[in-house]
Amino acid sequence: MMILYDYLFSGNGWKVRRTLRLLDLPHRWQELDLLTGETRAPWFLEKNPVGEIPLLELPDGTCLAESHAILWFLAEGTPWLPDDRRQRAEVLRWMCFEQTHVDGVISRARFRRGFPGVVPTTEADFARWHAQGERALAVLDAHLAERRWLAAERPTIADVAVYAYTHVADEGGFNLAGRPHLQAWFQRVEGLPGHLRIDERPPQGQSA
Ligand SMILES: N[C@@H](CCC(=O)N[C@@H](CS)C(=O)NCC(=O)O)C(=O)O
Repeated sequence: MMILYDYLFSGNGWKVRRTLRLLDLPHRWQELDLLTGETRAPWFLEKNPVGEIPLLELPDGTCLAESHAILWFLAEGTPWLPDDRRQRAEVLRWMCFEQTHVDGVISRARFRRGFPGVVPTTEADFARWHAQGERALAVLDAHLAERRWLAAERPTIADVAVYAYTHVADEGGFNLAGRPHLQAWFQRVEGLPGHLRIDERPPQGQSA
């Protein structure tokens, strides 16, 4: 059985939690405590030298890191990752967009606000993240004014990947109220089968 190493607060972890559930894939969910440095423990660094969750351990004992690599691996051959070359490139485009403009920007502001004092943060850091993050949210809002899903005519793993941190951007001090198309898309993503809130632990030993 697969094992997902995760941390509940993490949007990157949620992407994988959500995809496992979407695809109804049996797995064990193992939470590590980031705040006490469990991701830096030698046993975990042996599995992922980067020392980050999410990490998916496969039944053969090998491990796959990076949320988007994991989503790609899990969704291959399913409708959540189209076969069409052009559409696959669009899926990848929005997943790359997320890693550049959302994760590390919106996620960072959210973490520092949620856990003040854990990592020293200046007002200049927040100002930079807010400027970058608001631009990213505006791009998404404009893109979604024209279409229902980010990358194709139907939902894909790009929607899961980008939803993860954008739907909780307000927790990082970002303005979601003025983004009606983004908000409507949040609701569409939440309407997909088996929605799982970001603060909801998956049932243990679940198959979905
Ligand atoms: N690009 C990676 C980022 C993963 C990441 O930032 N993981 C954070 C939690 S969201 C982590 O494990 N940090 C542990 C640490 O830095 O000690 C992905 O998409 O999976």
